[in-house]
Amino acid sequence: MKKDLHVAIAGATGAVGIEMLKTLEKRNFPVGKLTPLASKRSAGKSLSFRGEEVTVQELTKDSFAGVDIALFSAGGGISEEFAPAAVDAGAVVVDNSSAFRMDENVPLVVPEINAAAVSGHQGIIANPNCSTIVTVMALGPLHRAFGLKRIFASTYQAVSGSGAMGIVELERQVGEITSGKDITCEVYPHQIAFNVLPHVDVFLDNGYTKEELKMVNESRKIMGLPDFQASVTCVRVPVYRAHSVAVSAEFEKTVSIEEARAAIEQAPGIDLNDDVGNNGYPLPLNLAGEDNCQVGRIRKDCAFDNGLSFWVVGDQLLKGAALNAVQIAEEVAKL
Ligand code: 25A
Ligand code: L14
Repeated sequence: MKKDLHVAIAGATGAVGIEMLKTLEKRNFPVGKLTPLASKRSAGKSLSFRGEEVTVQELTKDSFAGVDIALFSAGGGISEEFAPAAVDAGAVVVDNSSAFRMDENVPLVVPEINAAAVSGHQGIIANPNCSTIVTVMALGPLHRAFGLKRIFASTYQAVSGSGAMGIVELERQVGEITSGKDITCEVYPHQIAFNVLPHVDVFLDNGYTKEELKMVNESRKIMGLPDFQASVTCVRVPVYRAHSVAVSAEFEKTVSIEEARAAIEQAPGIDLNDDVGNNGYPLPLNLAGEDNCQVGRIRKDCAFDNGLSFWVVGDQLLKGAALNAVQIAEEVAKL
């Protein structure tokens, strides 16, 4: 592993950026210098890193002189505008936005599944969509055991998936409701407090949303399965943190519950929590702040011949974003 790297974080003040700082610290990433970057609105704020205060600077195209690794999580438009400048300055970009994920020159990486893809990078490595990461953390080991064909799934996505402003919206609406005021909606088109919205990201011509298509296209690329099929409904739920996914998956080979459980138990980054006799299954409340994802409710699917149904949960700010990005940076530091 290389030492004393200069790491920049574009979007350091956001829900994901803050977790990136904490994750670099927690995993003892070899940071020699840290440069937090955000919009003009946040320039001058201070953030704490390893017990020291670091000052947020405004992100510009000149922000990357001497930077070795730049972690981006400030939205796709910002990545498109500034990631090329970071690459030109000699940095390797790990980008959490959707901007470059399907670009054939950009590896799309979940280190537990396809770490080797990192070595083919040409300056930018993409961090997959959060629901996709959580889902492939369970599908990857099951695919190795049984050969994956297709899935039907529904997601239950936390409001922090929309960044810091999603959390603000849920808290404000709960306050408005309990104090008898009119509800205001700024982030979502409808009330999210005490409600669920079958709508994450924008609608496309085929009736699916962009988020639902990311689950198909990104899973294919990460697992190297061009024929993989997925029909997914992505749903926003009034949970602060951690995305859950209900999956029915069809496989090539005959499945067994014992082998499925063993495959999950042996896989890194994912734990089995499947003890229905004691009401034991993964819950987003318990997974908030945890690095590992959890799988439960594993059962033989009664509608597929070789099928398994299960429930998988993961903290989308950590494994779904900041942790996965730092794990990719660790792979870069090994090159
Ligand atoms: O386009 P994508 O890929 O879909 O991603 C869109 C957004 O989704 C979040 C993340 O938002 C991302 O920007 N996201 C992505 N993946 C996620 C995941 N897995 C995910 N969220 C959860 N899970 P975010 O809120 O976490 O971070 C946004 C960061 O981007 C910085 N930023 C914005 N514009 C910028 C910019 N940086 C540089 N240049 C620009 N032009 C942003 O910094 C933040 O760090 P900031 O300084 O703009 O915001 C700091 C704080 O200010 C508050 N705030 C935000 N918007 C407003 C606001 N206050 C008032 N008015 C606003 N309009 C927030 O509290 C914010 O934290
Ligand atoms: O593509 O809103 O990475 O829960 C991450 C957060 C998409 C939306 C991405 C959410 C975004 C997702």
